[in-house]
Amino acid sequence: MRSISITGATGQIGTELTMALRERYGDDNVIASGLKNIPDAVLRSVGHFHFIDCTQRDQIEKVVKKHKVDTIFHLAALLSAVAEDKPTLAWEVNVGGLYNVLEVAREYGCAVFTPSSIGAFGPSTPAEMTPQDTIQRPTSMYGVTKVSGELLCDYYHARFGVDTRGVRYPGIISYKAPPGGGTTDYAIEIFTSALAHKKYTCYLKADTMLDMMYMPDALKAAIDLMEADANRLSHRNAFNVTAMSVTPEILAAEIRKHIPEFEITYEIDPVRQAIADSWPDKLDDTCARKEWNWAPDYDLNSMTADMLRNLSDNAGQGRTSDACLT
Ligand code: NAD
Ligand code: AKB
Repeated sequence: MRSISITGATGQIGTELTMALRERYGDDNVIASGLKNIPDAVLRSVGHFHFIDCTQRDQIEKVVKKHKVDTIFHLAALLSAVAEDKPTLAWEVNVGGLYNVLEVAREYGCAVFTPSSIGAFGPSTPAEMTPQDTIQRPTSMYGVTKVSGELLCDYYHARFGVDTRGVRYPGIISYKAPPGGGTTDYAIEIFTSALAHKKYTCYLKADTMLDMMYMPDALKAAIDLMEADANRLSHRNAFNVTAMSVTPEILAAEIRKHIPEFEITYEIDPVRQAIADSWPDKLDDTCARKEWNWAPDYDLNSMTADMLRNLSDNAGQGRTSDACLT
């Protein structure tokens, strides 16, 4: 990876992945892009930044040509709750945008990293130790776009030899940039609310079990997979990866170890609850462990302590998500 372009670089994952890649490959070699918001000052100050709407192929191509890009981290997308609210736009961005990226990658010989999600599974998928290769009949628009994306990436690799790679991320927990409108966002809101108000009203039921991962592990997964020896990869585009499985009540109990007076109450959002109920409880990530040595560094205990420490220092506070500006 000598010249890297990132779409969706001002989102929750993109903000941090841009900085991690710049640290590793050099500020000038990592070209960030966002849709239409003013990017974070740090993103703008240390490297190139362009506005790219991924539904416009020429905007992707212009940046790839100008900077002789050899690798694209394609993060631009609508997350599950937003996608359910705007299904047409979700298809255009999540599938149409990815198609444009893959077409440019095919023409200019770029490698492509695209995240899929636990959202690519559905109610007929085995929920416990969900296998790498299994039934995928998601019932959300987000899930439909994610399965389509996995298949498109497989196709571009098999048919055109594009070096496509990706993981199925679980809910990502972080403190620097806000989440973009997903079903798992509660697992971030719970921390900010616990610190600010010592209470949180959760929109998912107390016993809703979902896979989660702390941001440093999500960044490590993306970079390690893109650096992995291609000869070892028999799966490419949708590796199951996970770090912990939690429910709101388990997370609340962990936070209570640090903030004993913390209280959680529940007001269920039927849309997000239905999406969460259709997703697995716990992924089996054996393939990622075998094929590119995946292993998370953070568990529930260490993630919670680190989140609370960093949020107490006020990091990342005061920003609003840019995900709905589309
Ligand atoms: P996010 O919503 O925070 O960021 C996505 C970015 O895409 C936003 O900055 C938004 O402005 C941008 N965008 C929307 N439409 C666009 C368009 N037409 N052209 C260009 N940019 C556009 O999302 P994220 O959490 O950073 O997710 C990044 C990727 O990881 C997505 O593919 C998402 O599905 C996947 N993922 C995320 C999580 C998670 O918990 N954060 C979990 C699983 C998978
Ligand atoms: C969402 O909830 O939409 C995302 C995801 C798990 O894909 N966080």
